[in-house]
Amino acid sequence: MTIALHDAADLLDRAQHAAAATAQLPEGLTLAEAYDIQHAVLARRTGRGERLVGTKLGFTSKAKMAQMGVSEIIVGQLTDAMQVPDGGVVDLSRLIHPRIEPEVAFRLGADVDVDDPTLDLSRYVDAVAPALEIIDSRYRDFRFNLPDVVADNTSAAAFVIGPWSPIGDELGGREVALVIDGVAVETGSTDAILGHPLEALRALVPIARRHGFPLTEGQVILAGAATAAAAFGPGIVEAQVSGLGVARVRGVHG
Ligand code: OOG
Ligand code: MG
Repeated sequence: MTIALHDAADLLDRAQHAAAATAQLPEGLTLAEAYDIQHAVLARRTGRGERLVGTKLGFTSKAKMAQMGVSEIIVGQLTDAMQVPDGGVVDLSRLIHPRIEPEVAFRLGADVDVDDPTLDLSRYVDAVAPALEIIDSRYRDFRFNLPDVVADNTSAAAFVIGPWSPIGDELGGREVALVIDGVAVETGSTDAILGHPLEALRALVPIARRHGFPLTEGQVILAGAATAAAAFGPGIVEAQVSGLGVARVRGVHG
């Protein structure tokens, strides 16, 4: 490793805490090393009392890949401290340069054995919801390469889950809009997520297996944004997913 694992984890953990951007990690980290750093960052958070409540995918849509210049699916983890209630408030002064994006969230109804070679993760999902993710890269100018963003827990900062619906209905081809103060700033379709949001679940399994992500009952899985992200400033932001409803958050300067 070109940087000691605990030094990289400290750097990223401190940047998040201080809401101060840091430099990218040294070149040459492998993907496996980057996931090890991510797990070390999460261990610092859980060591301070946070609880793991979910998993998130990144770069499952072409819009996101094109916006960020990274074209491989990545996985990060969500903690209870990152969750904002639907309709709740985010204090922007605790973040570096936050962006917001519309997502589809799944909920796991049972513990999953990720090593089961016949695993069909969609069978474990008991509910689906519209969601918002707030991302806040800890790197200066939101610039990173694949190992950087993986080590930085895939830019995860906060998330909001709208009303849950039972899984079962067709989830493909639904309109998605990111609406800021009443204006649709990004629009797309759930089909932008790997052709169908359930494909995100299929993509998650080998990554969870290879890089050690537990998938347990009650966990939330964010499928990855269907559109590009927008800057998150003061105001009211909604993710509207046709047939699923709305997730809403307000940004304020605390
Ligand atoms: C990385 C996170 C990507 C998504 O939904 O594609 C992501 C980033 O864009 O900073 O969460
Ligand atoms: Mg996202």
